[in-house]
Amino acid sequence: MAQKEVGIGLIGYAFMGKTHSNAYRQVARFFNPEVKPILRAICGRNEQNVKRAADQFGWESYETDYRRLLERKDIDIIDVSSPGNEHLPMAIAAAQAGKTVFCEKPLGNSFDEAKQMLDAVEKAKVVNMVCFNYRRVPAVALAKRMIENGDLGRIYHFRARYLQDWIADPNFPLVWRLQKEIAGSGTLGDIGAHILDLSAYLVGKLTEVCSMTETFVKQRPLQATSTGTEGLNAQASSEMGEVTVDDAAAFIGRFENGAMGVFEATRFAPGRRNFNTFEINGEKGSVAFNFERMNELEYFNAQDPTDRQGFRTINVNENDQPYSGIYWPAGHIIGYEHSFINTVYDLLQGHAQGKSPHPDFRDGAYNNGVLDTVVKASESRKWEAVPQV
Ligand code: SOE
Repeated sequence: MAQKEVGIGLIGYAFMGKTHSNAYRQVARFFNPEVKPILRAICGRNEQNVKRAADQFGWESYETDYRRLLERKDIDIIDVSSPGNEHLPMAIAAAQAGKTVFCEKPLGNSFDEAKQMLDAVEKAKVVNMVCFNYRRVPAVALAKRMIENGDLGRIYHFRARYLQDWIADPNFPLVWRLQKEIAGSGTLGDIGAHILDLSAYLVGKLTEVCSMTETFVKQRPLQATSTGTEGLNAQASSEMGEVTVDDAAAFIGRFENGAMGVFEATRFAPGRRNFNTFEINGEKGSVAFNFERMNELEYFNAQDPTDRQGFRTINVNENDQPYSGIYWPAGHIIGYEHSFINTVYDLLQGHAQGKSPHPDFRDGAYNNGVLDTVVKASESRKWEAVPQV
């Protein structure tokens, strides 16, 4: 039977537009999804830039108004990969148009926005998912399997540091990720959201947090015009502007199951390019992950004979490991882009089966609820309770 085709409409053509386009193009070449994604249209306001992206990334067409995507009968899935301040209107309109909605992280720029988006998809009864891609790095999925199997026993600690350095230069321009009215927050919502989602995936939900945030560089040169191809680079103009978001955040939290959580996120750690790391300690052992060595999982088994205990490095590309055996033989490692291909595979399966894959918009709303609570605690300098979702 011919594979059913599903049309994709992607909003956004910059860094995430590039990673998502690649994932839609590649997914059916490695997985066998129940539905075949067709790259119908990519959307962006700047016609010159979005036309170039359509040509370069392999889209059948392009649009400069996202509402056109919602009207098109040949589009079934809307992918919201725009800056954070546009997630709310776009995701709600897509849900109301009856489309499956796939939204980049964080879901909203606030808990209130995220709750509105959750209400919209539940009311419209559409499949929904948030692109926290690191859950689908094979080494992370293996850690999840081990914890679920009880291999670590009772979990005592989740400890995560997500360190970058792309704005440590004070002359780096004031890009949209540094503007509260667009991004909602800075490091906290951009990469703090990732380690928070990993903690929810691997350990569980937080009940309360205590925190601090800091903005080290208060003024930066405004960004010169953007082509959308800069990724995390940008050209500076001669005019200065106010930085209105956090440069770094640190918080601690108590999990529902009694485990302790310690989180740090910064873009001011020279030498750490995308140092997304966690360590989990349990009664039977520990696991540790570092995205910059994404094919490996460090494992300590406290039940090993005492004369040979120690952290061992597991190469996570054996055929019986999560998402492994899909791409290449054992030992032939994979990259950042494969976490998006794995994510898009689960999105397509969810769309085909009418079941929202995790993390769904409820998971995304929980994430936004904690992010808002971290900001609240940094201002009150007190422990603050995380809202229930
Ligand atoms: C910038 O911090 C960024 O591109 C994030 O926005 C992504 O979510 C992360 O995966 C890589 O770094």
